[in-house]
Amino acid sequence: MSDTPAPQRLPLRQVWPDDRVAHYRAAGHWRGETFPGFLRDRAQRFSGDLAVVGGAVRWTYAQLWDEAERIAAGLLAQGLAPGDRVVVQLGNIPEFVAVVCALFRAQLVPVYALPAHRLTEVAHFARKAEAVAYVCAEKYEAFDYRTLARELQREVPAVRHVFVVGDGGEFVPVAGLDGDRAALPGDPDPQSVAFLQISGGSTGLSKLIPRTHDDYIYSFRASNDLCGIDRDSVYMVALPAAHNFPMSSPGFFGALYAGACVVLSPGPGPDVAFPLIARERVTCVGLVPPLALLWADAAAKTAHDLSSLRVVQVGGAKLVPEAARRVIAGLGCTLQQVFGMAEGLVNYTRLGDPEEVVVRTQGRPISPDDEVLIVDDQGAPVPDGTTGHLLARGPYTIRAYHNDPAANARSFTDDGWYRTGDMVQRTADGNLVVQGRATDHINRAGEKISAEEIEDHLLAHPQVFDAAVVSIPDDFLGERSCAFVIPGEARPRPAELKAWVRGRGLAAFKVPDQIVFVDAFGTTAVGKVSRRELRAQLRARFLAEQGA
Ligand code: OOB
Repeated sequence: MSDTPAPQRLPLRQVWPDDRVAHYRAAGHWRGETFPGFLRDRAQRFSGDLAVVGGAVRWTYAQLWDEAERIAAGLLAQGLAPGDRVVVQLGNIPEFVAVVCALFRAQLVPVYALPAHRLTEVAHFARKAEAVAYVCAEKYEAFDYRTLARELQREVPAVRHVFVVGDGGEFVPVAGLDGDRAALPGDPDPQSVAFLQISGGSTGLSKLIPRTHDDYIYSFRASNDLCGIDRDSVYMVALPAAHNFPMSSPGFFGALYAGACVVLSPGPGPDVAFPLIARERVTCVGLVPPLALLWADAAAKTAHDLSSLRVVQVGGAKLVPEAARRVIAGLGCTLQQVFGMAEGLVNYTRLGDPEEVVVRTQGRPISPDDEVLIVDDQGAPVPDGTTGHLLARGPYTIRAYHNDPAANARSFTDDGWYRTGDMVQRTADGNLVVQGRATDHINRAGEKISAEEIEDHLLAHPQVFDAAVVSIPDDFLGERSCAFVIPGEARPRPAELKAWVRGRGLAAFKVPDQIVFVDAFGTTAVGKVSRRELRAQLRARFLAEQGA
């Protein structure tokens, strides 16, 4: 026994009011299921069925569970303890699924980072979550994550353990983990927090989203019904597996819950995904709009047999009606629009909806107990057909972020509504149509970039006097980022500023696509202008000049 007391750490909680808890249970939404509970059950019932396909791996349900238990016991043997938080940064490889299942099995708490994230983001997640460990791959998409691991440990020494898929170098390889399986804990409380997901982040750095077993399992179990996922389905993960869309809408967890087969595509492009679709007879896949258009075009020319595809889901960013028609025509299968958020609420068009609904709307909520409120700037509900701010509450929408009182005060009302930041309309038949964002972020092909976060990094440059980052409509990406910069005495080159942002340890998708130097942020308004107004003015002026 060591005599150093266990470190104090902020408890992970997600709490709904008692009457809601009682109702969500009575309604059969929350069934007391847990991740290890359902995974063990499937390993027994569907033991010989194919669960995960990726690279050279083809794991049955029994093999996946065995891998999860081996890694789980190994992590505890290395000194981790139930309740510890572990940052996981893995790409679309089978080990991602095995490691996450292992963490659940050992009652360790995954904190999901995207492969594109770099030191600044990963260190932020580790600090906010008070993580003690980091799991990464030796290499993914030509980046060596062991370098990042070293920097992370220097910056956040509380991250005592690093586990690596592949050649571990000085770190512990995941493949070598093992331990006493009898030492593994029992199943967790279904209302406890299972993992921390990452927010899209509209102001500053990403917030951490605590999701419980009960709430998350409900969201993908109910999604399975709406997306047509059953034991015969083959679900492809083409987007980064750590993102909420391919994870739970219905995602690979929905597929595993149903006893279906999960196929991990190492890249999102048709060149990589199409041969896999043909080989594995994939039936369902989730894409972001630019990718869906790329696939639709490529499908016309491909020699690969895509006839197994039944449902192509598109979400993460707005799919405009003309693009939706092209996707349907190009891929020749059912389109399902998905409008969701890592904080909870997910909307789907239904598989049997008339084409006009599928093409023109982003669908309606999963649950009869999802509450949706659309209000004007003063908070008064608006009639159908009028654009307003979307607020949400329900059996799988969070009530608070982890460890972030300021964000909680901003993002939640006193009576528990989550302010999504999205501007939407509701149609007479109850579907939502996304009109844009109320807050300043750039939705770059589904990847969310906070204007404020990038402005902060630009302002740190010695030759930047001021900077404002805005979204500009883009034919391919939907939106691209443009930074308006007032230079200091010497004007830096745009390439230099881009390299500067990248050098700050940020994901590459956050580097401004375009940099425009201006002498001043001229404004017609009198007195102090808010950053939001300023960004809106710069954007409007830029678009007017482009149009001229
Ligand atoms: C998904 O999750 P996040 O957390 O990366 O981003 C959420 C935000 C939404 O608030 C909205 O602004 C935007 O992404 N969004 C869409 C959209 N789907 C998401 N905007 C317009 N049309 C859509 N179809 O992006 C996400 C999570 C689960 C399922 C699907 C997407």
